[in-house]
Amino acid sequence: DSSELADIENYIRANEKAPEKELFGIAKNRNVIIVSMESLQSFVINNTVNGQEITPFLNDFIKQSYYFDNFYHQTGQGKTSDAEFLIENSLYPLGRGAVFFTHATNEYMATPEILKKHGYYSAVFHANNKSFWNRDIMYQSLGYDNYFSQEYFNVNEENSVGWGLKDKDFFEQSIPYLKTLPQPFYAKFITLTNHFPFELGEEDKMVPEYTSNSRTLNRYFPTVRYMDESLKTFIEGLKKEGLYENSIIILYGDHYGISENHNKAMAQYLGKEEITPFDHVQLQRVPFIIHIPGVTDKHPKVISKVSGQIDVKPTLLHLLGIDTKNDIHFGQDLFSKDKMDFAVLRDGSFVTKDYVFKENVCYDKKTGLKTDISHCEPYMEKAKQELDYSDKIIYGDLLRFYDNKIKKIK
Ligand code: GP9
Ligand code: MN
Repeated sequence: DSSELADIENYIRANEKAPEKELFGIAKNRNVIIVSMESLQSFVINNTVNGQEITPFLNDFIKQSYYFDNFYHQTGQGKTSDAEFLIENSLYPLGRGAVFFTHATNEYMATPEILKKHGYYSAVFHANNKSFWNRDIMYQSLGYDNYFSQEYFNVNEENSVGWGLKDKDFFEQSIPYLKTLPQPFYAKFITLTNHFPFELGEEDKMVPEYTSNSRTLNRYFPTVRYMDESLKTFIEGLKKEGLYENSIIILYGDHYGISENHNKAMAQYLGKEEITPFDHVQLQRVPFIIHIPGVTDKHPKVISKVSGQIDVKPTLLHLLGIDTKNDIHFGQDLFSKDKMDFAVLRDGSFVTKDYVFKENVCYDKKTGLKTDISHCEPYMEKAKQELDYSDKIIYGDLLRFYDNKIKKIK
């Protein structure tokens, strides 16, 4: 009931960090272009396969952006859709099932809905069947104005591979639609080509496959490279169409691509003897990039604060100059001086500045070795509390008791 929400709100207010003054509103009224990069993990960034760069475009783009290199995905079984849920609500997805399916008609206060109050138009672009992950229903609850799903795209045998339309064609066909949107807009793009089982035509392979006992890991590198190239084409397209300068561009990896079934091959690639539970948690890092033309190109930064997808909503809103004092969210503004080094994964593992906790074992981050549990204890309660509170909001549909307009609980 609503008294549960009062407890949760107290917790959230106590955790809130003041935004950094210099960045608050730095992207005010700009278009927001946000890209979900399928299965992209951080270990490929600034890395090579057979001596060739895997993500040359992103490596270069990062040098003109804010890049977060200790940013974790926090998704569960809902995969891409869980990442979308985290990014736009700053709530955790569920421990079982996909919240896009199980709680699609809940009351939410997602970024598209908030931005609408500030004059934004919002749309999603994704070349898959509109009901996949129940998106057609969920996007209404998140406040989207339009969903450019598969039926808006020209998909044929030549321009498809694996799950469907190839990323390059997807971006190329999206830009004419993007041009028609009322501005400022909030537009989300969801890529597809770098999806398990990482199929790609020979003509699109710009780096060779890796050689190991895992065909999955071997094939991952060429499809990552292909997605990287498609992002380059997209940014060039935005520039050509005059949609670049007045935008803020955000890129995030949605979740891991290489599961622990491929640990042996992964250890070989990383030059390690084995992938320990500690390494496994570290492999849950995904790239997070904020690019603000005229700002981040002048003063790029690599930010190593421990963070996660949960932190994106308050961060973005503050960059747009929108205050979040009355918003229910579990993340913290990544630019706030007091932002805690903290990320809870959906399985209850967590990461702090100095420690990693997984399955009741505490690891020292510098060495990766087991350390006394007492080092992790101060955070164990907080990690549980966050997931519990977030679950309570979703299972109880508690945001229907929260009236953002009158700033108090009904
Ligand atoms: C499907 C795409 C991939 O539309 O988002 O989904 P995933 O399997 O990664 O959740
Ligand atoms: Mn995905």
